Amino acid sequence: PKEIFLKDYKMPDYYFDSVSLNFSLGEENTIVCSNIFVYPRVEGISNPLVLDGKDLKLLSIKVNGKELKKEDFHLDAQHLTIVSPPSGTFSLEIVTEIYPQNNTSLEGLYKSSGNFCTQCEAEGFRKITYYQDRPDVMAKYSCRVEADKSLYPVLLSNGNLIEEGDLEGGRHYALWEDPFKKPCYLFALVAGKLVSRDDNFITRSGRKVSLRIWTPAEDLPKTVHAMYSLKAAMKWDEDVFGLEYDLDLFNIVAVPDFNMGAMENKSLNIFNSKLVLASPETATDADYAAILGVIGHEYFHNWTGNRVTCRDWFQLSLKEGLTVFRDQEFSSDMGSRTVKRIADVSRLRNYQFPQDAGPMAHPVRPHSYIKMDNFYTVTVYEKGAEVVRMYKTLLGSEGFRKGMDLYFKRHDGQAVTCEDFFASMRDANEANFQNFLLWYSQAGTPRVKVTSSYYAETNTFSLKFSQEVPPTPGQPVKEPMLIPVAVGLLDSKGKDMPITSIYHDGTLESVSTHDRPIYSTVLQFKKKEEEFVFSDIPEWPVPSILRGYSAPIRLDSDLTDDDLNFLLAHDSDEFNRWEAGQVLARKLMLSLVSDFQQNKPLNLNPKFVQGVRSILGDTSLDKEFIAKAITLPGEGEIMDMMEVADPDAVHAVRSFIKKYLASELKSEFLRLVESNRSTETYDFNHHSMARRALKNIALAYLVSLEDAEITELALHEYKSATNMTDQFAALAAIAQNPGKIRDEALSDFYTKWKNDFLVVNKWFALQAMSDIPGNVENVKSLINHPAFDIRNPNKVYSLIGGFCGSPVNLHAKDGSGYKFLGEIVVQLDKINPQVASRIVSAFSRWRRYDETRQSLAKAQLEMIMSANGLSENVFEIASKSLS
Ligand code: B3K
Ligand code: ZN
Repeated sequence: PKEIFLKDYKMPDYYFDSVSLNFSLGEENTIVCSNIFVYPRVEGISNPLVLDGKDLKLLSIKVNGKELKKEDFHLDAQHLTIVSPPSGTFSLEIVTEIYPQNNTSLEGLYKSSGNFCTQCEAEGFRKITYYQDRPDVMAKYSCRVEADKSLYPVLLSNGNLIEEGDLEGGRHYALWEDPFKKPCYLFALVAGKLVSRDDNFITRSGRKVSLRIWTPAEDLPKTVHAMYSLKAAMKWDEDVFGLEYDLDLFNIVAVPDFNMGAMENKSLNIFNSKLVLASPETATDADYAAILGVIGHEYFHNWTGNRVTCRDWFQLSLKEGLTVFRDQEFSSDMGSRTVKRIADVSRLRNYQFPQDAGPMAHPVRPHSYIKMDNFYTVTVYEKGAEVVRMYKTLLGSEGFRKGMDLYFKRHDGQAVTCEDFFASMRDANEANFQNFLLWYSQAGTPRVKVTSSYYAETNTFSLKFSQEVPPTPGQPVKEPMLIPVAVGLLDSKGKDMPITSIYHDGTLESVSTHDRPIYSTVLQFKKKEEEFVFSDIPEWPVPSILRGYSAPIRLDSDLTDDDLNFLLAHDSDEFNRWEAGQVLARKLMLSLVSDFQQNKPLNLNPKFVQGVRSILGDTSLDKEFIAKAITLPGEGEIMDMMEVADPDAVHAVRSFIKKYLASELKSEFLRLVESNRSTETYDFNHHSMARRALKNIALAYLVSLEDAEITELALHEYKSATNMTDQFAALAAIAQNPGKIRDEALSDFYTKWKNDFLVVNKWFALQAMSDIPGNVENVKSLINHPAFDIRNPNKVYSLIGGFCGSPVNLHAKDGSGYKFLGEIVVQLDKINPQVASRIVSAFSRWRRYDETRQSLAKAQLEMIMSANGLSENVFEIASKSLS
């Protein structure tokens, strides 16, 4: 397999001005005619024109209306090369035959539940027709779709519907035209038996936009929340970024077979059904929140991704990091900002940090790839979003908005790079962003150390920082980067002190005055070591550092447990209140892990129990915040901090703490369950979600007591639940403890929901993630369950992906988890390489474990590497993991 490098980027020799496509969809095959108007980038050249193509049967090729002779073109498995095209502009007409009904990769044109649909990003368009499949070739598209009318009554593509009509033989057609230039990865086509929920939105300039959400008829009632989310997103983008929708029609289609979450095709977003369909009875609060976020995300791409797109795939974070940042802000504004920030930071810590510290570590803008699909990662998305957030932290809301405005003014209609975004932010604000671009090119999570000192004689307080970016594959040595550190100082009563001036780098900078006090400031830390000295500080403060998690780093401070408890109780920055609790919990868990490994008895520090007790009883706190604050750091997060990851010890310790807290705080937890039951009908609003979150985590704690009375309680919650959030949480609680009651509840749930595939997927995931010893056998038998289908990505992610989410079973010492996973990857790879590649990533951190586990995992990776016909997708992950 060939590795592609950013440094080798070259502009194309030819551009495409317009493309007209004609699809004749059939049961046996599909015929695609494409008519392209080509022009050279530089006049007079006649270099070969190389088109990408995969799994296509070429039927004919014409240049300026004349069929090309055999010697005028080359054909290989990946390309069609026109040896010497005419100089100047010319037309290119290509006819290909494809077989969507056999396409199990779900890339290009394929069938899902009898309907046709497409997925072109990143390089799927080449499985539809020969084309320059790269994002810097932008053209205007028209698309004519023709199909059997009774089987495929609805025919959709991008842009506006220009014409439709009936044809002979029970067929019909529709002609679509998209007035905006776009790269081919944004092309989409859907044909099938679908109905739509219709609504409309009036933009702030008065344009009336028709909104349609398409699903099979039986699912239509479940699209209310998706429509609400879409309208909220349209309004929010106008209010916050001044960005309006630009066409008269916006379509969303929900399909059950989809490799990822959703796709932002121009005016025809295609979604995994999981991220569209919801009803109170079948979807949880987490599903509702995910739908809001992803509908927003895909809609926001219309400007950040579609109107301004990427020059090449290395720039992916230009659109993804920015759009994730936008959807995070949208969700924050629609719910609780603190709770959303906590959820996003936890995700970063649990998934991105490990990636950044492992063999697949790559910068936000990767330097190379074998298969681009492998780089739709938490680093490009989530760390990329943190990079965008740092611009806002450095520039403030207004400065950030000015930068965004300039970005659109300069680049609307273009395919650009991360430097272009950076330059817009810098130029709009005349900012000095020294070292900031390193965030795009250096992989690895920076480790920042901070020590504090107080000088009573001078009333000054000093924070001394040092930074270290760890080595990552291909990048042994790193430079210091610009790290924005938001800081506040708490006095002995827990109140923020005014920050008046800071001495730094030989100058005294005034921050605020007496009549306009400022209580939080952003330090720009950009050298290996730097000191910031705060003046007019009358007493030794407790510093609140990295407020709101102002940079994606690991922070080690010299704060004592007393300081952390103080911050937990008083910090005006709610994120840092939560963080203080997490730092305490991480320390505690690590020290208990070491006790466990030395066979010492486990004892929980009474101060920790007291801390949890006071949070539970603090009525001034938001209930969802409480739920987050009493959630212990994940097992992955703790293993990530160990020299040699020990899944058994970490699991034992986490379970011990849960059980200990449950027994000490039993009456508090019981009271929380009782006082937070759902009273009214289901509503997706922060207040009621927060009640459910708190009640359900209390129940989860209680069942760890394995007490008959509590099991009764959980069964009661399960039976009396009036929505899926409560019902599923109760089932999960019951399923924590093996036995007859568990088996009966699981089977009752399946019987209830067997006709709803999205709910059945939850049922698969719940069992797959179970930490019951030897669970691999149960998962193996579920593979043969009639509701499982290895060709459906959602089912694979629920069952196999779910299993990877249970460290004790995945890393079982007898190697049973690894062996199961290895065999599945080889089987999956033949069906769907993108999905197989996501699953094989579970092996990537095998070096973090003890020698026995290492050799067992390594053997599976080697077995995978030796499989016949291995895809480039799996090859890249498996080989990088081994190297
Ligand atoms: N842009 C798509 C991701 C496409 C993934 C291709 N393997 C979804 C999104 O981020 O909005
Ligand atoms: Zn996206």
